[in-house]
Amino acid sequence: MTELTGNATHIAAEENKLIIETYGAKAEISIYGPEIIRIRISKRNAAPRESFAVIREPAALSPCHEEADAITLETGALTLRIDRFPLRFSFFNKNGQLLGADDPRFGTTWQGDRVITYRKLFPGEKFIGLGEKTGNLNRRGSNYVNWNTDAALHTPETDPLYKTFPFFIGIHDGLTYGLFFDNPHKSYFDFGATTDDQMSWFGADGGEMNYYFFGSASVAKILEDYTWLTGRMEMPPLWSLGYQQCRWSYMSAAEVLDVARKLRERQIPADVMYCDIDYMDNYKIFTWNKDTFADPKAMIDELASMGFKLVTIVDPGIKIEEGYLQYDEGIREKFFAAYPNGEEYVASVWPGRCHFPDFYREDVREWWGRSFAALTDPGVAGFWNDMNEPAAWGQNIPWLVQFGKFTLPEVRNAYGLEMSKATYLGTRKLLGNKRPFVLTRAAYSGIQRYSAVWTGDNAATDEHLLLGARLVNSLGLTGLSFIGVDIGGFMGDPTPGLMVRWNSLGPYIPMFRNHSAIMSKNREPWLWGEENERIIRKDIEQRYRLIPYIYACFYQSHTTGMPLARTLAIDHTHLEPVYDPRFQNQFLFGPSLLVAPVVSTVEETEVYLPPGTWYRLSTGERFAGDQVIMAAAPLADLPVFAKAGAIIPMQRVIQSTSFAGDGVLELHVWHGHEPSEFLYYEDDGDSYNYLDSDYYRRLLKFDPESNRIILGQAKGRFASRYREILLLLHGFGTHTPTTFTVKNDRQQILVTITK
Ligand code: MIG
Repeated sequence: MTELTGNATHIAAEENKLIIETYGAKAEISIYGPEIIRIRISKRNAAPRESFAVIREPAALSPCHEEADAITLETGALTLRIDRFPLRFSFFNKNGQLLGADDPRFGTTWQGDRVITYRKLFPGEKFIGLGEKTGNLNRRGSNYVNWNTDAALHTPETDPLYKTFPFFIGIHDGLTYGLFFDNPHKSYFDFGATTDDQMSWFGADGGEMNYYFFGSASVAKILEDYTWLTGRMEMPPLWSLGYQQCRWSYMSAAEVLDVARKLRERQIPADVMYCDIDYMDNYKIFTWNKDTFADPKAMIDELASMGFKLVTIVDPGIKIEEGYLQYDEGIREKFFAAYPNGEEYVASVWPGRCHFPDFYREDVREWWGRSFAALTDPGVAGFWNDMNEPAAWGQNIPWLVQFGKFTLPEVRNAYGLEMSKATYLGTRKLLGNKRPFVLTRAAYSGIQRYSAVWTGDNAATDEHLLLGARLVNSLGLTGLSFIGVDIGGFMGDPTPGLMVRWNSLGPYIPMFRNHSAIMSKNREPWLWGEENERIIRKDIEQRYRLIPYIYACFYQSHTTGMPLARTLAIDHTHLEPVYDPRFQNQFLFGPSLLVAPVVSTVEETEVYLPPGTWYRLSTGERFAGDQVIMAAAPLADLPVFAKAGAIIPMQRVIQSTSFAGDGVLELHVWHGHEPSEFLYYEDDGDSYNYLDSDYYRRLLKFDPESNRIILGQAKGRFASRYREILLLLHGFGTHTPTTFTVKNDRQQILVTITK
């Protein structure tokens, strides 16, 4: 039977909430900010649930205005109209324009424990978001399920994948709004796929109708508000922005060292080596194989002497084996997920029969965190969390297994988040003041506070290359910035062309990692022929040249939630070509570089240039925007464009971020007719001292009218690692690029460009 939310029979303000009672349900309205309103509707009198995602408390309730059949609530930026007969919600901006509303017929409903809200669908309304979802940028006409899954062998159509982000942005009539459905149960979103375009709907198998409505007028501000609510990333360790070389698996310390040495010999810049599951003794987490990795510290020291950091994998499954420390401790302390009768739950994964830590408990998270000493003692710097959907051979874990105060169906989608949280907090403690690098496959909203993510087991095809770009861009719409895809495709063997092409996208993927599956052919950059190795090296060098820019962009993610890889829908929300399947994979990398991913089988491509002026990065050629151009796209030159006015800090090639460069910061300025600016940011790259003003930050500006470049006074205590700033001017006149060198002191510097 379907129960509809009926009439509001009783309305009262209680502290900072507006409480509305209907027959059989109760709604609570609270205000988190002028543009953030929370609606919580539960059957009967359910106690509020703690959120895995939200880290803020509500503000004071806004003034309410009562009419005969409705109440309105004004936040200053939004008006919430609450119709009483029956209870329905409508959100307006301050110009009185309707942003979003319940479907007037149905609103919020229950069917048993299932809770669903039916919403008004506007003509031409577009939807973006939901994070790691296949399909088009514009999700109109599609529907999705959130149920974290070990989606090995997924295709560009598979749903669900590994992660859950029940947050989307609606776009219609030149307006924008966001909606975050904070409910970790299995959830559903339908953007007019099955409703004859009459309505959209979202809901879950259980729990509450519990959503936050964001009413800002731009996607960027909605992301800022959403990441205010759910948290933002810390600054990543600088080394993690370098090139990362992974493989399932490098089978011994000798092999790890051999690959690292070859990277140096061949002058292919790199910062990170990985150990996948085979470094362990029989896949026992927090152990090392005594034969093949006999002296982990010696290996890690030798890697360090070559400028490498090591990342090792950890899975949740703890092997059932007496005498194995984590097994014994976990049993003794009852740290594992269990059936209602207290028996530990058992399932098989790589180690064989395993128990699974109950990461929903703080004592379990602390124990897990402490266990990393086995890895941090010899010097491991990064921690790769895999299989945390959680995966078990056979996939769906019985519903009666208990995690914390919950059963599996209630919280499965948050397991990866809670594991990553335990990993991050634990390793952060063990590493003292050093930043741990944490990487996870499964996630829920809020994961950006603890971990980078990658998109799991993709395949070595051109379709997956394009899908990867869309997944990264879509994840960027849910508060994440540090995102990787397996370059080359995890499953199967790429052609040399695909390997080269995918690697050329690598500099513009926030986490640049080459990874491949056991049984596939090795992927290291020198295995593709001499000419291809040269191209791959050139592209990895480009990554290292861009690191000052990338680092400063991560500072923006840290302070505002703006992702590094940005779908064009962020800056150009209301332009139709942005959603055209031909152009939907394009994105801005930081504020200034437009990247057009291209498959490996073509040598030219159509590119949509948004309004403004653009310069091809490789040639300096200038293009008027607001048009589609045909761009040459040979394997050695992915189409990348700098925006007019761009100020892009770069450096000369170094082989590792831990090596001192030549002390010269290049500032590339691309001429434009509008004033432009870029916030330059630098810090020590590996401690938390930046939280206490130990950074070097200055606003860089270009003013075309006075033809001046202004380097604002430096703020913060940190001394820049660059002695000198070299200005490189592009598109300023005939002699391009023109160069100037200035000393990098902390004072404001004005450079007037004379022709
Ligand atoms: O069942 O650790 O997505 O990156 O190499 C496969 C082995 C387990 C899945 C991960 C992949 C990793 C692999 N893991």
